[in-house]
Amino acid sequence: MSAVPQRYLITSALPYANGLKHVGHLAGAYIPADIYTRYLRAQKREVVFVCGSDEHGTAIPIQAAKEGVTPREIIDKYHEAMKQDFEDLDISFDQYHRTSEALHHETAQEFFTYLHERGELETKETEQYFDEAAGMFLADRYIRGTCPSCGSDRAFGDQCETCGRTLSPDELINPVSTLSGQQPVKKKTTHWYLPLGKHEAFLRQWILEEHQHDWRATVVGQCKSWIEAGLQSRAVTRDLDWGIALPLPDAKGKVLYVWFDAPIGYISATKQWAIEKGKDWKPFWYDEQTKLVHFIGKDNIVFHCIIFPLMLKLHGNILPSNVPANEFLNLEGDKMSTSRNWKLDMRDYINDFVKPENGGKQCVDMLRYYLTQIAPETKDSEFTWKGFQDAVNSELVSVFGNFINRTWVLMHKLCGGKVPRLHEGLLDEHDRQLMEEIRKSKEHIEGLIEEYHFREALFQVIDLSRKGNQYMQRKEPWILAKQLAEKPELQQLIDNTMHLCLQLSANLAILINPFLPNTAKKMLHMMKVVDRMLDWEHAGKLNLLSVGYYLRPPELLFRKIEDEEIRIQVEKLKSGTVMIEKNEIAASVTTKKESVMKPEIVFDDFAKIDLRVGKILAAEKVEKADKLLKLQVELGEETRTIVSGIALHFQPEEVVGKQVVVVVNLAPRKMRGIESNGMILMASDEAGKLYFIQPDQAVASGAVVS
Ligand code: B3M
Ligand code: ZN
Repeated sequence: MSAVPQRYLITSALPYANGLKHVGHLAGAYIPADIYTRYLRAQKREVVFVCGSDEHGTAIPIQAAKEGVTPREIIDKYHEAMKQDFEDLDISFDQYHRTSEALHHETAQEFFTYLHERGELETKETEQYFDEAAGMFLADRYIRGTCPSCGSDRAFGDQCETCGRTLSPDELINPVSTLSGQQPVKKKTTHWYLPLGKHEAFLRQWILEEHQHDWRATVVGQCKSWIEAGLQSRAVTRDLDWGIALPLPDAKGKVLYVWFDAPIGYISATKQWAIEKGKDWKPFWYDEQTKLVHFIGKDNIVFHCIIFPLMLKLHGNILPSNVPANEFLNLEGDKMSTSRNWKLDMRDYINDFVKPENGGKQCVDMLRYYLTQIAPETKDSEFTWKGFQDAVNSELVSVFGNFINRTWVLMHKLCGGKVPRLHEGLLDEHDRQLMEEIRKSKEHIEGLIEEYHFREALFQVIDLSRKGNQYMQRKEPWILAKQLAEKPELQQLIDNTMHLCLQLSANLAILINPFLPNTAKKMLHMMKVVDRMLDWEHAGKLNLLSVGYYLRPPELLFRKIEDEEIRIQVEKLKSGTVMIEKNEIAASVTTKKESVMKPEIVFDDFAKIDLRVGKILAAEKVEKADKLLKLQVELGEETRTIVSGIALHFQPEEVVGKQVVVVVNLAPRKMRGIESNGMILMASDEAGKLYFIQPDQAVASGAVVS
């Protein structure tokens, strides 16, 4: 191993404060960073672990509009919620900051000014879309139009979510502002750019040469394709009213681009930590003896490996030593997605599992275990509830937990509840083999952690406990115990076995600690030893527990996950999408059985329903849902997406141009990941055939039905 760095700064990607984060995020950027940091702390190295909420960018005002509140309310709400999630799952940040803090604004502005004053930024005047009705330039996400690739009319200015293509607003056909619904106009505007192309030689050298072997192949590969595609200058400013104001006199209405300010958040978080601890933050960002490591998901690679490092270099800071980016975690056979509601939020897991009656903190470690065991380190991987159950039941419970439990039970039964002595002269080949396994485990596992192979490192810890089980099985001290009456000298052999199993247990506590801190803590309690025993330097030793020392009775480390729990979770997940779809179909396709008259209502009940005449502009089938059609329905000024369960009755082309009656104030619902904003009224006959309800003559769409 190369020389140990003087200090470490560990960062996890700053999550956007626009919604709750799911276990894919947890597995990608937070658990691995936490494992690494806990390991470094156990090594007694100086380490600071920072993160915080990313509170700028268009994601925030867009979410605010969705929830009908102010951007400030959005960031306050989600900052607190995310912070709590991380705390509940024992992600041990030294500082969880937020980019809306004054300290961060100042830090980011200083950074910009520094680059600007040294002439490191270019300015360019370009034409950008402007919404005259709203009186503002439109961020990419505020522009919608037809995708030039697939023809979907719901593409955004930065991406078409139907076909996945990355777009620029100029490529959209018939662009429309989502703010006013009007066609935007082009207007001149000036922006500041980071000229990546100018620094190509440096980037090539630093990433593709210096780090081609010690960075993950997936990371180097992505950087390489970026560089090969030609490095363009990137705008670091935006015309937006939410963000960090540009610290220049003639730049009203301009803010720093969120991807310029967010990574600087790592610096402000370090500053905040230093203020609170009375330390100096500067060495962490200026001293070459600092090892800076960014933990992120693969979608953030270019920002952390190309753009931010270049910013750091131009600003005179140190560069990251490594950026161990993870691939994506899928869920039950499909990509995790917030918009399609196909995800497992950290909060949902916490609410369902991390409560006293369910095992409390045990469940934190069970999730940490599974997410590390399936960590998408080299390729995308998959979370399944069955996989979670198997990992917990057949590895944590049956292997690790079982070894510790047997050791404790037998030690109390056969050795009077205290650590028996070791009779060196009686050691056999199996004892020596186990001793050797314990000795070499430290170096092996620490090598893997230092290289960011957390999945393999954890596997090795479990494997060591598996070896403990095999050893005990071979020794069968309970059989020897039955012969003690005739051969009392056998007690010495029992003592040897139990002594070694106990020393192995103590080692396992140290080795599992970075991964499953709650488990390690419980083991400490059972061993009646102090926290210091978990210091990494003690791993590999065979004298951690003193002879004659009384130990507490065993406590179960993990509980089994029942089939029923898994069934409930799978159902819950599916009900987020599929069940909604079924309900919707049931609502619109009235069957004979349901045609019984409903109970009487008063006029006010009826008056709550807002009915309008709409016109279907477009219709398409919904993938993998044979009953659904996705409709674009014109309702006066606006056009809405409505998903309707009529696909078994009508072909898409048959319904285009039809006038329909729409319930327009029905709360939006997701069906197959598509948000449906309203419901079309249909009549059905006894055979279940469907008919549209229409005005008897064409009327302007949007007309009120009452
Ligand atoms: N908030 C994007 C993301 O959550 C962004 C990361 C910032 S890290 C400086 O994927
Ligand atoms: Zn498209």
